[in-house]
Parts: sequence; C-alpha cells; structure tokens
Amino acid sequence: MRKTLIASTAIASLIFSGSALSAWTGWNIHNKDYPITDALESFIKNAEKVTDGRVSGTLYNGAVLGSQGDAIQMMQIGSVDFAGFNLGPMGTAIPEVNVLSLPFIFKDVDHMHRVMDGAFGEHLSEAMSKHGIISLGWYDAGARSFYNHVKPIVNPGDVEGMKFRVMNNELYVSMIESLKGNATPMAFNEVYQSLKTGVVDGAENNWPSYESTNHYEVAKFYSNSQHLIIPECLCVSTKAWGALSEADQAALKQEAIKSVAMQRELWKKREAESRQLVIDSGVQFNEVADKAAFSEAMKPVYAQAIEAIPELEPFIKEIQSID
Ligand code: GTR
Repeated sequence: MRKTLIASTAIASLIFSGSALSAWTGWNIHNKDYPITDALESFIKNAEKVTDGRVSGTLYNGAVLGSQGDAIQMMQIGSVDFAGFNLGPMGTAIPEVNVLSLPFIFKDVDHMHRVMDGAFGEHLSEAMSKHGIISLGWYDAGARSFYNHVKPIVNPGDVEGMKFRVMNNELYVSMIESLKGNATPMAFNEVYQSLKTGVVDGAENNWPSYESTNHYEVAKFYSNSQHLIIPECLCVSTKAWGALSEADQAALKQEAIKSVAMQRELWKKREAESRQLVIDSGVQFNEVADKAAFSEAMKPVYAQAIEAIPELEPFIKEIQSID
C-alpha cells in the first residue's frame, strides 16, 4: 500500500514536472561482442543513469525485430526508439543519405571522421530528422572491400561476369554494373548461405563483418579495394526525442559522444583482430594497388545518382570541399 503510494506520488511528480518515463526499444543488426553492440548497450545503460531512470531501454540484437528496412519504418512510426543503422541501405528511405554510398566519396576513414564530425554531419542529421530519425553520432564501420570464392580481384575487369551480393540500395547495383558484374541485393543474414550454395560468387564488407558472419569460411579471396566507406549512426526516433526535456536531451547527447568514442576504439581493435584471424585461417588476401582504376570505372555511378536524386549534388560538393 505504502509502496504503491510512493510510486504513484513519484509518477505524479514526473508528470507534473513535464517528464514521463520512457522505456525505449532498440534495434541492432549485430550480435553480442561486436563494437556497435557494446557501444549501444553502454549508451542505453548510461542513459538510464543520467536521466534518473526517465529513459531506460532494451537493445534487441541480431535483427530479431526485423531487417534494417523494417526497423527504419518502425522508427519512423515510433515503435523502435533507438538503433545502430548502416547509412548505406538507409538511402532507400532518406534520399540525402545516399551521398555516403557513392564509391570512393571519402579519401579514407580519417577523412570520413572529419566530415561526419563537422558541420556536414549536422546537415545530414537535419535532413534525416525530416524523415523521423535523428543521428546523435556517427559510428565507424571501416571500409568495405570485395571478397569471393573464385579468384583475387586485382583490376576492375576481374569483376566482369561475377555475381556479387550487395546491400539493399539501387546505388550498389549500379556500382557493380559499372564493373560489368551482376549485383544481387540481399539481406545481411542471407549472405552466408548464398555464398555457400553458390547463389552468389562474392560480397563486400569490412573485416569485422567478414569475420563475425563466417563469410571468410565460404569466400576465401579478400581483395582490399576499400571502395565504400560508410559510417553507421546512433539513431533515435524524432518521436522519442521530442518527448524528452531539453536537459535530458543534453544529457543523452553527451552519452552519445561517449558511446561513439568507445565504439571507434573498439572498432580499431576489432578490425586488426578480425583481419589477423581470417588471414591465419587461410584466407588469401591481396592489396588492390590501383584503387584509382576502380574509382575511375565506378565514376558513372555519381552522374546516375544525381540524375535520380538531385538533392545529392550539394551534399557531394560539401564532402569534396572538406580536406
Ligand atoms: C555491416 C554493417 C551492417 C550491415 C552489413 C551488410 O558492415 O555493420 O549494418 O549493413 O554490413 O552488409 O548488410
């Protein structure tokens, strides 16, 4: 009786002060012991502390709530509150985000950090917020390179006639077609089986995902083309965000900064470990010496993307103007 009284007094005072209790639902594609998983878990745990329990939450790993495409829709209607999204396939829901899916748009990962951590990142987050999603920070996902079970990729011509799985976004289909290969868009969790059964010859990803999914067991040639550098986000729905007081928003922004710093540290370590693990297991690795040849061959993707999505042009220029 006494407990109930205390609890209802606490709830009444929260409502009176304009704050309500929010139990957030979180979506994540990766499993436990992966950099973004640890960073999202730490974010939501600390969110509860710094808001005195006004925000708490549960992170659902391994895409158990649905594919990223489903989760984006759920965030837009407010049934997923926070997530770690890959900004590549997000392009199908938010046109401006496609700028990050252009091959070789960043010079390297450090350049991506400089661009995303500055005014550009804010502009992009603003564009995203018009679609119901806010980014509180940008996680690292390294660079994506080709791997397959047929042969090393050394020159752009080596991709000709080969079948590659790509993430769900037409831009990646154009990218593979620019090398005269065939692209099959497919969800992340279907790729292992497709490589194993020969539905596709190869795919492309960073070292940690190549390793954590065991793709390296069924696609033993990894060629370091680094054609895509796509960050991921610590995303929150505008609905959940708008329900918070300004003080709680400020506190969560601070936690997001910490979560991003943590993830980038873990990422650096994991990238080196994954690379070593797969090479030790017998993966045949080759550097791609002439990346400029790939960049040149993939250039038509830019014009095609601008034609389909004119909003991209200023975003491309903005990235290219940053050193
Ligand atoms: C990973 C990324 C995932 C997912 C995956 C894919 O690198 O972290 O979010 O997009 O690639 O290839 O689908």
